[in-house]
Amino acid sequence: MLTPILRSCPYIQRHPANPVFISSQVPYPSTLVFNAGVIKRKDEYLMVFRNDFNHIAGSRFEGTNIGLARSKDGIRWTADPEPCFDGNDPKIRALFNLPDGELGRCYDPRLTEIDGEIYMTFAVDTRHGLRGGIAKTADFKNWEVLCLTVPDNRNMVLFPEKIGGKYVRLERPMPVYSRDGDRFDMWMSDSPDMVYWGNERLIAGVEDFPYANNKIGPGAPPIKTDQGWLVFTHGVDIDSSRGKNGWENAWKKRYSAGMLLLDLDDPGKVLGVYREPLIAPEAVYETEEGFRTNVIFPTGAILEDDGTVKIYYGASDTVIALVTAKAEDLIRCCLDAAKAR
Ligand code: M1P
Repeated sequence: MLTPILRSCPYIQRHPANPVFISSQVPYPSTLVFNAGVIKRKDEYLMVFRNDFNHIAGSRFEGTNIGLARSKDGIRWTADPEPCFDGNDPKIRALFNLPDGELGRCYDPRLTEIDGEIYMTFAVDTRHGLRGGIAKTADFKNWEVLCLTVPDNRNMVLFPEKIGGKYVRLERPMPVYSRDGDRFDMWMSDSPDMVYWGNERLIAGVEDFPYANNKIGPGAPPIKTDQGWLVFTHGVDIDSSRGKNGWENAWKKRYSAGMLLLDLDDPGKVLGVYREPLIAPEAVYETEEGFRTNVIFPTGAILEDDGTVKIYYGASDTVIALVTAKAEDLIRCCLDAAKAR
């Protein structure tokens, strides 16, 4: 049975400047900006964001690319003059080494810095299915594509350091053949070199998140705390009684942010799953306005020196918003939930 109304965790605070990034801040064609990866390097915050443009209500988008924005405080952002990664750009297209006509759009980027190197994970539409990509860059101009998964997989996030000598990622494969409809869970795999991936393990299933009945997947790259890896997720429930929400004729899904805590040395070990939503759609820019209402899609998290976590999320697939919380409160929520079971 679904909970009709979901509430956010009492420890999060929506930022008063929300939404912190909107399409009018983008100096090239832009209609919707959402699902942004964020890192902090020295004193600069860097954000790669999904940019959908030239939308005509009721029809398809004409294009999607990935933009770059910078900020000194993580709140006020300035976009670079051009997109930084565009699957339609022949220079980017050539990096994939795919047959003509195979590569579609690239979108939903996440960012992780590992040993001083910047990695972007992203979704790739191809003629033969949806694939997860990993690219590396030093300057957001020159890129190297390191890995492209088999279909269907997306929402990959990288841990910010090697664990046990391996790179580690969380991901959300989308099996349809052997499951009851689209019911997608969160998995983990590792790699010696960021190219070859294996040791796949199931980390959490939809059934572990009582407010979800459809998908659970990685949101932001994990943040390291002294008590474990804090992972922010998306959790989706479908309610067929929902009708038109947003610009589409029918949109019956609701995306909430969730969280869980993984063991520092063995991130395949779950220490606690918070059983309530971390961020549920409540604010007007989450429930009333935009392309697809009731979508909270966390994709970036920064742990500040004072223990505050900034969590960035796409709201209604239309704007980028920010909540803050104290890491210690979030960790306690995860551990208390584990004790209560
Ligand atoms: O519209 C909600 C989301 O739908 C897709 O997400 P998923 O990976 O759960 O299927 C993506 O298009 C995502 O960008 C979007 O926010």
